[in-house]
Amino acid sequence: MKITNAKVFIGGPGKNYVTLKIETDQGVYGLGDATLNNRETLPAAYLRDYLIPNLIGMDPRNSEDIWQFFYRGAYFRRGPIAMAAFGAIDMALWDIKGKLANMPLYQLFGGKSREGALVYAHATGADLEDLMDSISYYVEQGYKAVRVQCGIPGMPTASYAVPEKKGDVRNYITDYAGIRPKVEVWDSDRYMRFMPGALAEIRDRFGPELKILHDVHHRLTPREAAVFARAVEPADLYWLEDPTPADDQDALRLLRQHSTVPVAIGEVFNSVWDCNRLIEQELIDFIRVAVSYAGGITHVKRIVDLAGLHHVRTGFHGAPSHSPICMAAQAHLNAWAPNFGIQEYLVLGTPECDALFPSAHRMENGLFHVSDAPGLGVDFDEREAARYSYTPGSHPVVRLEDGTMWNY
Ligand code: GCO
Ligand code: MG
Repeated sequence: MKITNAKVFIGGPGKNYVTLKIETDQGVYGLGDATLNNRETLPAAYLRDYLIPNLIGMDPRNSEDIWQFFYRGAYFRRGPIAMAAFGAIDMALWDIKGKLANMPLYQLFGGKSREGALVYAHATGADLEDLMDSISYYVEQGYKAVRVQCGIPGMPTASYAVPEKKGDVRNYITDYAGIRPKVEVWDSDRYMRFMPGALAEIRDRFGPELKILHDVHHRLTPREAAVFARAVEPADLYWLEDPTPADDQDALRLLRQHSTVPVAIGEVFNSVWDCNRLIEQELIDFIRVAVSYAGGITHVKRIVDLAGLHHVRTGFHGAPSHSPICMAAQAHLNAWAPNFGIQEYLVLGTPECDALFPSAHRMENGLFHVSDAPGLGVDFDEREAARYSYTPGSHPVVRLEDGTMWNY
């Protein structure tokens, strides 16, 4: 069996999804997602210029050897661009394998460990009242877990994942059109004074059952993160995400020494070598990698297994940065993983997205039910894809009030 052709598409409804389609001499094809949010053309170029010319003629069933060929063969290891490109190839090869076996991928991993995987939605508000309404909306939809982000009184600009205008909670922005990023102005002191009380009020309002998550989005120093983690304990969070940038990983020990709040980190990681210290030293409770950014199913499964040895559960990244192809790969891992925790989920539901990526995966009452179709269980409509093209976008950048650059 041989790979005969592979194509890359960029575009989608409101997003520059990078979709890889690998075709074979037996008519079976596989799909992969190489979207690297706001840097989409780079993994696409890596695929087109270097990887696809090597893929042609390979046996698609040898997904492990193909992964090793590209990873070791690149010489320059890791990195988000390369790992996103390898990840797309790997997903597509697993998709082909599942179709050949006539089985959904979770069966090839070891079968289902659960019916329906817990997901969390994003609630947000320009202020606390606005946020309470947004949480109520998701609770009424049946969600059992909600991430909460809130506008901070006196903050010079709206910050991460918070709407600029009250009532605009389904339109909050994390990315901007155009190459030049918008600037957000941040003040950690105001945030640290306000947010712990707001989280405690949310817990009071919604009672003990709701799983409440909060994303600090890398904004605090390690010492501030330790103080903040201790201060949010009364809210009994399901997790506190990215309290401090995980570049200096030993610094997370300070937070651990001062708080038992569950910590979730890893959405910017792209290999097991970014995760292993945090996992082995049990400095985190949830690992946030995405199948697309971290080298595909083959590599992420290794991370999941390592995490399982250290009581670390999965909480795969699921921002709209990933196409339904990556989300399907994660859904199969979520159905199988003995150490599954929760899945961030925001993609399904728009008619345009469903038309571009038809699938029988479904969300019901805050649980994600993986489809039993062979392979990934998601398709890609090339005619629909022709409606979309690439539009450059960027993440905001963050400065402190005196102009100092800070972490988005
Ligand atoms: C999350 C993330 C995202 C990121 C975005 C960057 O927890 O969902 O923090 O919102 O900001 O994916 O590309
Ligand atoms: Mg995050």
